[in-house]
This record gives sequence, structure tokens and C-alpha cells, in this order.
Amino acid sequence: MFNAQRRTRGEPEIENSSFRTDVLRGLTARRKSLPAKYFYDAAGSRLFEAICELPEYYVTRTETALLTRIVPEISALIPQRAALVEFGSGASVKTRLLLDAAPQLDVYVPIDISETALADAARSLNATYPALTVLPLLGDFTAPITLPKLVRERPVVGFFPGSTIGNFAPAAAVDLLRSARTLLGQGAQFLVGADLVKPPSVLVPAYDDAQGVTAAFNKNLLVRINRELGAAIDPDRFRHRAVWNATDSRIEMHLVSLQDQTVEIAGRSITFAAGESIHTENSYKFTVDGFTALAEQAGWRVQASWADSDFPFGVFLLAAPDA
Ligand code: AVJ
Repeated sequence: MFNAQRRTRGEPEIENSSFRTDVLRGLTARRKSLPAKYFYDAAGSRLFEAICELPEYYVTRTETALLTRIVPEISALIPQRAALVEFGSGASVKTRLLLDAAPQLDVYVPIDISETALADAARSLNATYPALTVLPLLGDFTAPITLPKLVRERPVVGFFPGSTIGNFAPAAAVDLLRSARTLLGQGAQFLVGADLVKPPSVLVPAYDDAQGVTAAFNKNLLVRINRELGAAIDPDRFRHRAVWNATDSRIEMHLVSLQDQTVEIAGRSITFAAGESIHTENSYKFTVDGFTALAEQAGWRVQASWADSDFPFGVFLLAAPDA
């Protein structure tokens, strides 16, 4: 992997050898899979924003409504002159809710793998919050990162909204929460949004919408492989599938091959049988107790938590020990 570093527009793209390695590893395994983090190229990020507007996709709306209601309480728990560090910041929309309610936050570090999303967010936040110091970090927050000195000398609040934590299997979620604790440092707080279990009749349509936007988001992975790895996969020879896995408490997304086919990717021949699937995403759904247990395993304590009850969604304020 690579270390996150500050970059400006116009510098070369992050080298794509880990993409090629990960794609080939995933597609040559006995059960094919692709890492969900590769959804978010420019087209994928736009499709994800369209998903957030869908009537079936309750996640963003629910979390935003909940945050809107609770930011005054969160603000009361955040120290003066704190720095906010956001994991996978995207367009930084929910960030504004926090910044508006907690003006004591005077440094903001968005971390994202999309250079354009970072640059756009930094520009628009600078315009709205002239007193805020914005220090974007381009990088993968699952890889080692170092925070700028300005942040390390302040109280630190991590922010990880959107239930992105749900993309990680329990052991990996604990690892991520533990690395976040190390990154954010002693005495840090960590505000995490986690989607809660709800009936499959609500969950499945949220990941398989009537307009087919989620299907396009899923198939965009194939489009990205074609473009970045010089392949010629026909996305129409795959269908989008979303399924609730009750045993593991997760929604799974798959791309199912509609026929026997062989595709060439980066010099390798990859064969699909009709009906064979590529597992492209897990979106774990939590209970309050289950999420609390994961956080505690990672060395955090739950300082406060809030849950929306219409479409159950949880926001957890975690606290790291002081020493
Ligand atoms: C951004 C990971 C939270 O799992 O709900 C949306 C991604 N995938 N529709 C989610 C996603 C399909 C989303 N997260």
C-alpha cells in the first residue's frame, strides 16, 4: 500500500498496481470477489451520490436527520480547539452539520482516496468556513497514515459516518477501529455512524433499487477494470444481485455472470461459468450491543450513542483511554 500524503491537483494518479494485483487476486480465487473500496472512481463516486438520493436508500437520509438532531449534544462533548479527522470524506456533506454546531473545531483533515472529491470539498469548505484550517490527506485510511503536526498537538475527534464501517467484516472492523485509535492518539474521540439491523424487506430494495442505480454502481467496477487494466468485459453479460445474509448480518452485492464466458484482464484469461458470481461488497448491519462490543475489542469505550428508530441507525461517540 502507500502512505497518505498531501497532494495537489494535476499530480499523477495513485499508481494502479495494487488495483491490478487486487483484481487479479480476487478474480482468480476459487470464489471470486473484488474489494468494495474500488467502487469509488469518479463515475462510481457520482453514482454513489445518486444512490444517496434514491427513495429506497434510507442510509444517508436517516443518518443526516439523526445527526441534525443530535449535533448540539455532540458539540457539548467536543473540547475547545479540537481537530476533526474524517475517514473517507467524499463530498464532506455531513461534516458541515458538525462544523456548524461545533465552531470549536478549527482544523479539519479530510482523508479520501478520491483526489477530485478532496479538492472539491476543500475548496467549498474554505469558502464557507474561512476560519477553518483544512488539511486534506489523499490516501487509503486502511493503510498507515501520519497526521499533520497541527493536528497532533490538539484534541482530536475522528469522524467516520455513512456506515462505511459496515464494509468490513467483524475482525477487519476491529482492526480498523484499533488503527484509528492509534492514529487519532491518546484521549481522542471517534464519532462513527453504523447502520442497524432492519427487516430484509427494507434492506434488499435499498441495495437493489427500481431505477437500477445500484446495479450501475456495481457494474461500474467492470467498467473501471476495462479502462484501467485494458480489459474488454461486457458489463451486460453480468447481472446485479443484492441478498440479505442473515447468518452474517450483512447485505451482499454480487455480479452474476449470465453465461459461460472468458475475459482477458491484464494478460490473464479469466473464466466465468453461467451463474457464477463475483462478490463485490458486504454491508454489515449492526445492533447497538454488537457495535459496542466491536468498539470495546478495539480499545474504545462508548462515551455516548444515539439511535434513530424509524429506520434504525446508530451514531456512536467513542472515547480512547488517556494513557
Ligand atoms: C458507503 C459502504 C455505506 O454499504 O450502504 C450503497 C455503499 N453500496 N449501495 C453501503 C453502498 C451499495 C454504502 N457504504
